[in-house]
Amino acid sequence: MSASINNNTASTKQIIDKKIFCGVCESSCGLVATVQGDELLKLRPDPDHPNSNGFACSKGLAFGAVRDDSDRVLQPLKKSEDGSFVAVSWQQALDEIGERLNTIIKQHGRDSIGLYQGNSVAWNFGAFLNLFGMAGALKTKHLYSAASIDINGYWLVSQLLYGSNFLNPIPDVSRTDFMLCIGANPAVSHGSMANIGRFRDTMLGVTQRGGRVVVIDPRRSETAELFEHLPIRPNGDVWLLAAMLKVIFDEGLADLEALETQCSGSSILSALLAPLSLKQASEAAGISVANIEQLARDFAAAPSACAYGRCGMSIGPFATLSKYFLDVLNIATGNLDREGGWCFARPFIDLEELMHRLKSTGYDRWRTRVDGFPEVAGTAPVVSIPREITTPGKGQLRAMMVIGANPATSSPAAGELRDAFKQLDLLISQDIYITETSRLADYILPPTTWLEREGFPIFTQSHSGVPHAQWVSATVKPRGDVRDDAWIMDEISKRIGIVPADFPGAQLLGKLGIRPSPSFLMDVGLRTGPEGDWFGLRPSGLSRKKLLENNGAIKLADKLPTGILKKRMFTKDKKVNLDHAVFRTEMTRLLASSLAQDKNYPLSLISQRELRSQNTWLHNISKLVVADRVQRLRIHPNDAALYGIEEGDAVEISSPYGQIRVPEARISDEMMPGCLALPHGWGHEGGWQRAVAVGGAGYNQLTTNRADSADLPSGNATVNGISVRIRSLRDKMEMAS
Ligand SMILES: Nc1nc2c(c(=O)[nH]1)N[C@H]1C(S)=C(S)[C@@H](COP(=O)(O)OP(=O)(O)OC[C@H]3O[C@@H](n4cnc5c(=O)[nH]c(N)nc54)[C@H](O)[C@@H]3O)O[C@H]1N2
Ligand SMILES: Nc1nc2c(c(=O)[nH]1)N[C@H]1C(S)=C(S)[C@@H](COP(=O)(O)OP(=O)(O)OC[C@H]3O[C@@H](n4cnc5c(=O)[nH]c(N)nc54)[C@H](O)[C@@H]3O)O[C@H]1N2
Ligand code: SF4
Ligand SMILES: [Mo]
Repeated sequence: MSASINNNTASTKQIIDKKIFCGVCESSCGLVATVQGDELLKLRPDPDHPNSNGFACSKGLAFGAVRDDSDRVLQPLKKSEDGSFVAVSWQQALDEIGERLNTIIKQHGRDSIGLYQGNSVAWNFGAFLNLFGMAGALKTKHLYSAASIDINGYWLVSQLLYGSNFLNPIPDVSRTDFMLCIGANPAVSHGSMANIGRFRDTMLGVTQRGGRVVVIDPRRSETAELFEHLPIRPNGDVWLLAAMLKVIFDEGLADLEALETQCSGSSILSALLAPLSLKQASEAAGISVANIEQLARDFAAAPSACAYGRCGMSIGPFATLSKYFLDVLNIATGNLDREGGWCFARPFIDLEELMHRLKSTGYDRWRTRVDGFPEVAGTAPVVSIPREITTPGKGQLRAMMVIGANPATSSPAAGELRDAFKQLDLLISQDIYITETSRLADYILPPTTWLEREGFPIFTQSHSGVPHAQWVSATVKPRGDVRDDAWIMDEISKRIGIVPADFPGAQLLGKLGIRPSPSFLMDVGLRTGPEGDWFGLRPSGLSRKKLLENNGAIKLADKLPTGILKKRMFTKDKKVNLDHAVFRTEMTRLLASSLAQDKNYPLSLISQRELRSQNTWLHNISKLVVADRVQRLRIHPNDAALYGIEEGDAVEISSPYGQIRVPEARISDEMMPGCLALPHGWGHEGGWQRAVAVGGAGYNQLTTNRADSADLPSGNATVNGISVRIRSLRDKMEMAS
């Protein structure tokens, strides 16, 4: 390896600078780890990383403190009769789990076993492959993913339009003339479904070049503050996007040639848009007709433009239709697959192709047992879990393995989910902490962190603004007696007689004692893919070994490729397929939906992300939870006056489904009147002591998992735009109770 090495004195261990990438969020920023023996001395941004280009945030840089956290679980834990956890050996934990799973399988079948994939699995290729592999081998329909509180609408739209759940175009921010940013806050989140290095700076580059960025958000977010901001009513995006398209078609601004050459089924658009009234859309979005018209004209007239949207438009009741219209806006203005537009990335391992070959992608190939939701990418939605646990019958959910997730806090109707988890015959959690979820488990199996395992950015490499390749070995040795997530799943699989893999012949190979490892499988995928070395036939190509030996990421191109649409499409006609019944049904549902706000719950609550959290975790790290940090509810001055809230008040928030107490109100005109914002992922319990001490309340005690509240085609939960009411707890000392 070509790591730069400082030879200290002969008696001390060498200090090595190892170039790695951060495994906390989708940015996958390049880092330089200074390591001496087994000690991590420092993490700093990698100035030479092709994509992140010297950027890293406080979470990534502080990650050494997660590895060294004294609250980290370092040995397998087993729940004892009195509810406390006792440390057990891996052998004991795995054997007992195997035995209990075998008993459940014998009595109720393999389809009574469930798996839950959390956010952290997305940066853990071994866990990702083994988890989907286990579900495939078990032939269980109980595969749940945090993606169904986040992004299911994206997977669905990509499957129908482009032929693969995982083929998602990204905004070509570094070359665009006009970026429409809808319900995303990259200045804080650093981006999602778009791995744009230095996202905030790259957006600033658009205006510095003389272009425009317009941010659509009910809150003047950290991103909106930097650009033009158009406030929107929560869940108004679908109306805004549909109305913009109507203006574009009505005024003859659509790029009909692009629609003709790139798409099939475009006649659906006139059918969808004809019954839409701009006036109704304007009311629903809270944006004037004149502003909608101007925005549509400006977007269509820009030499290049990209409309990019994320959580603000994907965790509401019309998430699928919103995402459909977002893509159609890009397509109908001729911006798909062109410079500065909506582009397909260049992954170094063509996961989309591999998944397609393995038939792992799809939509509505089966329906869920209780609620009848269509599957999305082979998964069932999280909203249904409590009903799947409590509804008797064949396929009733009896045991669950939760991997890298904290659904007892992150999922809708979190309280109900906790109660349902308690009714399982067996709950296993793979987590680095005793969290609100893992504390409910019968066994907690502690995994390595990303600093302690081999890795490549399996998920984000498909969305990188600057195509590059990176594969790193473990930076430091695992602490305590922790094991790789993938190893844990494989060991459990062995004990129930399966190979955690879903490719043809995998189970047969298992019978012969052959269990190909995730790194072997991915290396084969890399070497036989477009960037591969074809086992020596193309010496300039890549392999795992070559990447592991390279200290740092390898740039594959300066910019995103364009003009590759036909090559990328997985649809039969190699065109974007626009016409699907589901979009017609959704449009009818939208037009019939009520815009009226419930008088008892007159305010609308949205979620907020914070720089120093990653969903429900990282609240145990002192560097990240600095002295005065508490969970704060944002409220507009008019609403504060109306509801008697003063700056710093503790506030009670009630929804039809629950009630929470938030420690502090912050009054700010950053909020749209009538709308409140609250960071989600707070209100901890369990063994992460600092996280518990920091207080706060669980946003998802206010949300519902009712099937009819979800985005119906995708089953994605609605956790944004929640109807609530509030009251001040000032002088009542009620927070103390
Ligand atoms: N620091 C930090 N970074 C993170 C995370 C984190 O917790 N903390 N989480 C990671 C994860 S898992 C994800 S998925 C990404 C998410 O990445 P983003 O989607 O960029 O992040 P959010 O902060 O959820 O941004 C959503 C924005 O939508 C706005 N919004 C809310 N409701 C509506 C609405 O109805 N319409 C519109 N137009 N806007 C609305 C919110 O005010 C907010 O500014 O972030 C990732 N990065
Ligand atoms: N109200 C509301 N709810 C939301 C959202 C919202 O905006 N508002 N956002 C939604 C979104 S976008 C998402 S992605 C989901 C996230 O939902 P989850 O995935 O359930 O939440 P996280 O907090 O990301 O949980 C990650 C867990 O993995 C553990 N962990 C960290 N590293 C590792 C590892 O290497 N291996 C293992 N096994 N465990 C590890 C952490 O300790 C933590 O407990 O939440 C969703 N829920
Ligand atoms: S932005 Fe995300 S990937 Fe980059 S350093 Fe921060 S947490 Fe890590
Ligand atoms: Mo997410």
